[in-house]
Amino acid sequence: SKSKQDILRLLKSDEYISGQSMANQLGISRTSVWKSIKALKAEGYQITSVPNKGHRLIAPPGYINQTALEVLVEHSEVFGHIEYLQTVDSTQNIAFKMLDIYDSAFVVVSEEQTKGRGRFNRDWASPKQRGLYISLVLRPDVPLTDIIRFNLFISLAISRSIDETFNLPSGIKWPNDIYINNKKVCGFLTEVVSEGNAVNAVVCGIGINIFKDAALSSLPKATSIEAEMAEGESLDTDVFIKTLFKNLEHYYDLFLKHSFTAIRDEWKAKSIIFDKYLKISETGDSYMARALDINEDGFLEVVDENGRLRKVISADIEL
Ligand code: BTX
Repeated sequence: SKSKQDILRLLKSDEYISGQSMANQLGISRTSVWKSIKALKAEGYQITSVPNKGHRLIAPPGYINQTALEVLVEHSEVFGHIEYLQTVDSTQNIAFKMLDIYDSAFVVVSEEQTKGRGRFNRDWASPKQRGLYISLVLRPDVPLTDIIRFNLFISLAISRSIDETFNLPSGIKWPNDIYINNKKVCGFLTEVVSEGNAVNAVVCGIGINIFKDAALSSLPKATSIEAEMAEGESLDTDVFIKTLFKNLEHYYDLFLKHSFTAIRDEWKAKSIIFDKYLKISETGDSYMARALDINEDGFLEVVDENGRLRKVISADIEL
């Protein structure tokens, strides 16, 4: 709720703050202050309350916080609504069902997915409260062919957010993954509702592994942010989601206004597929190749073992 969000903001200052002072500042009753503090504690916020001094936030919850996400969306210039859920089959499915309810952009987040999906209907492991599972619903007025370009902007937004928050060297594995130290920490999937060549809605599902989990250990090429961080470093999910939203909105805005040229150098610098031999699988075809460049339209230019130049639109790539 609104007062819960305001109280969280006040509790984040370094000083103790009394219930009465919060009530006065926010123009609400002490009872509702107390109720909000209780609710925040239930969400996992560690708040100390000392008589005659007041309350203070000691630590954020061990998982992404609902209230913090709601605050972000409330201040967002892009998203108008957030649907925060405990468990769903797939946030993509929920987002599609909600397309008729909201005209504007919105997000669907769930703490767990029982049938999280990747590309080509592959599974996306989504253990409870271990990762961020989010679907962004956007309504850009662009032709269908621009979706390849959309993915390039989004990948940069995610990768930069990981670097900025955790100081980790993440890289983009074209077309749909983010890697750290040769392991997949994030995958995203862009699905579209279109009429002819016009995009009606983009539903971009992003899965980011944040905490270590047994479900990830069983996937040979998967990792999490926690697993890649130095021992003893603290992992602040509030800072991460804030940075992520800032970058998603920034790069989405760039996508609407500019061609790929605007970010091409930056994107190439973060890409991990150049100067390597890759196994490329396109529908019904699989070959070894070396990536040379990415062109203005977002097509990958590769040279295969027979020296033939090829353009790849979308494929599976093995490093
Ligand atoms: P993808 O098809 O590139 O990746 C799926 C493959 O990656 C799987 O076949 C498996 O080998 C591996 N994998 C599965 N789970 C994980 C994981 N948690 N971490 C690393 N590797 C994994 C990429 O598809 C797109 C994934 C999008 C997921 C988001 S979550 C929110 C939204 N809702 C939903 O159902 N999907 C999206």
